[in-house]
Amino acid sequence: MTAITHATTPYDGQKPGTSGLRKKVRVFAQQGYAENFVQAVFDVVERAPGSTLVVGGDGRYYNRTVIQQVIRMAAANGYGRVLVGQGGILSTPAASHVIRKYGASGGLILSASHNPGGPDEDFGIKYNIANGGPAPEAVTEAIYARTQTIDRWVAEDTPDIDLDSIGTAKVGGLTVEVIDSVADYAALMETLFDFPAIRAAVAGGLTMAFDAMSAVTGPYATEILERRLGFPAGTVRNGVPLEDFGGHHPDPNLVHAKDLYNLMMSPAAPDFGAASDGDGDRNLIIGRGRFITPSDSLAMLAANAHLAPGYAGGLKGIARSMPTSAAADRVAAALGIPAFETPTGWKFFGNLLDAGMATICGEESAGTGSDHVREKDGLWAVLLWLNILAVRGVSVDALAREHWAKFGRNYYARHDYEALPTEAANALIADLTAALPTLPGQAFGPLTVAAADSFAYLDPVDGSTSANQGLRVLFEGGSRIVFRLSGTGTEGATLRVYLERYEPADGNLDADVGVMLADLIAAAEAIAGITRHTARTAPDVIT
Ligand code: VG1
Ligand code: CO
Repeated sequence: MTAITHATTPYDGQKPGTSGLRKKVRVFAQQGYAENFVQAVFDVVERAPGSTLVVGGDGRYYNRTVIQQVIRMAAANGYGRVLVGQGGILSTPAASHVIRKYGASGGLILSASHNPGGPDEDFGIKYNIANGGPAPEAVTEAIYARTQTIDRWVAEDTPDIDLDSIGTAKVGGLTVEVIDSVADYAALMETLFDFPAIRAAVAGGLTMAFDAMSAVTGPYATEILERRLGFPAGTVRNGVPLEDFGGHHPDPNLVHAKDLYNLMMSPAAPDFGAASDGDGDRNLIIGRGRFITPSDSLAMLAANAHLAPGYAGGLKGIARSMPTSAAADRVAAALGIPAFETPTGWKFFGNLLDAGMATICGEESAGTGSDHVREKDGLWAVLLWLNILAVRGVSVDALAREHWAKFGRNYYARHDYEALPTEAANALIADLTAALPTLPGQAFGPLTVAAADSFAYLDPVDGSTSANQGLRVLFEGGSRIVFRLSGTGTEGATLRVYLERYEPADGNLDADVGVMLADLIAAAEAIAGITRHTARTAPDVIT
């Protein structure tokens, strides 16, 4: 076997976004496109000769093709061992765990997460570093810089290996181990949560529905929920990963997980409903008759985490992304622990977790996780909810009401305007950025602007800074609007408008979210001129 050097020229636009490089499959399928990016990663990341690389993905179309190529390239680039999930499957949190557990120098996670899959849809590649977390900005910048000068990639000239049988193969000097995709992850969950208590609750009648959305969590949820915790067969719906996710968006929100939502609001609702996304790092939580916003879920989990064995010693701190509601901050204050506010994207939590400054982290986009891995983790959140419900013996609705009665309620919604012309979206952001200094003191209906800025983050661990992380308009009384452009889309631009209104514990805690946010929605239009810039009169998705 020989390593072959393939001459290549750079492709434009291989800049990783919020979570890796995401493009249409047809873009990735161009001659040398994926190879250029992977070679750029191998050229710049920290790794000793003979290091271990973890590879796996969410099972979407093109996953197997890229995995085979990564293996050939890893062999020619001096890796000693590749660990690959059986069938090419590793959820994002499972990959994070495998990297950590086996001391890998890093991993390639092949996923476009909640984006749709199939020959005409999306694919993605993300590099995670030795701590199991997404590469920090310094590393993604270096990878991007390398993609702009790349002139060759190297690969062993070998046939595909068998990804479906567990076992070991040799590719040149490289050892390839096909590992069980689920076993290590399921074992980790057993160390964190009170499985006997959940099993007892299930035996006592606790019911649930889990929608795997034909994506990667199917095998994980079936093993953990049905086999280990005793929920009946059929609890996991859409549990077989499909290359095109059955033609749906594997995005666990109220639009794309509508079937689950409808079930949970119907008389036939089980006690607990949950869903996860394409790569298994997001979670949707719905109790019978009660949707829990991801921001509230973070706060409620943090307030009750001590009921799970893995967190019985308490939390060191709570971190949330800037657009995530401040509900978790109130819990942190009550617990007497620090609260951190980071830019959007899990990579910003890595340093806080590594430094032991935060234990639980979350994002409004249905991402929640802890220091057990360095990614957000959909099933982890589901299991923590189950653990809490099992120990406390209350419904989701009762737990939410009790939480709000103690901490107050942060009414919250996110409005997404998708596939906008990039120039229009950029113009909106540019105009609003220019107007920020003029906003304080201005009134929009009953709301008066207290402050407005462009969010910048100073990492308290390594001192790095990240500017332009979203535009914030803060109102007197604690309400807030945040505007930012998505960094994960593959078509035009997506504008996200995050709306938050705080209602104190003695206030109106059970009102309609749309009604409570109506003044903020009007203010967002007046402040940013969304219709003027985009010709849209309503968002595409409200979550
Ligand atoms: C979105 C979310 C962000 C999340 C990211 C990756 O990014 O807003 O909170 O971390 O997706 O999630 P953006 O830039 O489109 O707003 V996933 O599940 O795609 O790995
Ligand atoms: Co995801």
